[in-house]
Amino acid sequence: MSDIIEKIAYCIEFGKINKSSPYPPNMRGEDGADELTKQALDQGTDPDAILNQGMVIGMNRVGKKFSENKIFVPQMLMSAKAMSAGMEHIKPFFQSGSVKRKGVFVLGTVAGDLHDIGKNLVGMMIEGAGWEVIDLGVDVGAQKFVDSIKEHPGCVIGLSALLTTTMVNMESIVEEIRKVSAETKILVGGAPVSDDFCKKIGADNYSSDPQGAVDYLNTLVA
Ligand code: B1M
Repeated sequence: MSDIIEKIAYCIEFGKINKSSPYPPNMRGEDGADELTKQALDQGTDPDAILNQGMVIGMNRVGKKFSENKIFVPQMLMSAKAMSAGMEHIKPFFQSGSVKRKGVFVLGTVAGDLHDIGKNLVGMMIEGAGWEVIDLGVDVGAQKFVDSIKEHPGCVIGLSALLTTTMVNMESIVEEIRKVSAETKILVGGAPVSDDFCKKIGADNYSSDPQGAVDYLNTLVA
């Protein structure tokens, strides 16, 4: 891993957002995820490597430390902010300038769940693959998804969940969607979700990562 990519991973791990952020105190005045991501891109570093070998690795370390009670929610939040700051710079690389869209993809993190980093990545990649993405945000209940199907007939729905306690809400959302539109395609994903769970709740496809989501959507318009 290159030096700058490791530094980005470190900034995500320790929640160093940008140069002016006072947290963590031992990194005061140093560049954060914001500046380093921009520098890495300016140096020609592959955005995919910045994301997957830097940011995601940093975030995995955060998750591990949280599981081991070595850090707590405020630290996890700072890491999320650092990751979002870096992601702003890589976003344009995953978005296409193509005007003609393949279809509409309506995406949201399910009710009760506030995790949005993975969802945002999925949205970014799908947009980059030529779809119009409507992001309903986090903590989204069934009604909002149902309303958007009425507003965008033929759209594909994407549900994200990061908590074992909220992935169950996917089931009720799928049920409500099926009541108004049996034919709407529903894609599910997120760390605790699995292919078996997808089948059990009657969704159409499970993807463990953004590329799988793009591949699935492309099969719908092939
Ligand atoms: Co939370 N959190 N969190 N958290 N958090 C996890 C998920 C956890 C695994 C940490 C741990 O214990 N090790 C754990 C869940 C345990 C469980 O349920 N099994 C956990 C917990 C417990 C909690 C709280 C309950 C903590 C508390 O308050 N006591 C709380 C819940 C709040 C709520 O949602 N109601 C909470 C809060 C938070 C923060 C707000 C502080 C922050 C989120 C900030 C934000 O998102 N804006 C946060 C974070 C940062 C994490 C970890 C560390 C990182 C999540 C992340 O962004 N990963 C996470 C541990 C971990 O994952 N290592 C953890 C990076 C991201 C790129 O990956 O989101 O998995 P991911 O997305 C991937 C794939 O899953 C997939 O593609 C993405 C890109 O590869 N994918 C899809 C995702 N959605 C998809 C949809 C698709 C297809 C693929 O199709 C539609």
